[in-house]
Amino acid sequence: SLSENDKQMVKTLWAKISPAADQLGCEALSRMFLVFPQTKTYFAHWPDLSLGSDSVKKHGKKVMNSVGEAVNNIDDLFGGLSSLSELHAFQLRIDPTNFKILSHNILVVIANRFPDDFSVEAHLSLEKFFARVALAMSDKYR
Ligand code: ZNH
Repeated sequence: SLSENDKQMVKTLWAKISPAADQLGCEALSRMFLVFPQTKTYFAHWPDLSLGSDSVKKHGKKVMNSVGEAVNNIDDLFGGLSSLSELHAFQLRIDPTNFKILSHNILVVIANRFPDDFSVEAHLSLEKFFARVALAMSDKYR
């Protein structure tokens, strides 16, 4: 699980990048759709899944809002994400392997946009954080 140092790293990095969260979310989703096209099947009802479309922007913002919430709830990620986990398990029926895929894309985008802040230590803590987020998002699938 996350050490105090990991939590501090994540909070510090998030404070730095959160002003760009909407943009990061949009880019992460766009990359996910392009690099892992099987993820698009869940969004077939959107009018436009292309890079930077309105739907992608809107959804990227929502997703990053909940990542920000997760950072705020970093001491209780499972509690903080339980209703979202339930939504994805029972309403949206998202295969939980996809949580790792989206997390990976968010990580890539952060590394790309904030290379100076993406030290090895920050990478490690963020990797652990997103692994926990993916696990918490998968918690209600039973
Ligand atoms: Zn998800 C939705 C978050 C992942 C798919 N999402 C959603 C929302 C949110 C989220 C916040 C909104 C809700 C409401 O509205 O209420 N997600 C999230 C997060 C994550 C996720 C945080 C991780 C990290 N998802 C995901 C994935 C997928 C998804 C991976 C697939 C692939 N989601 C989804 C869908 C939806 C959502 C489909 C619906 C959309 C619309 O609306 O259309």
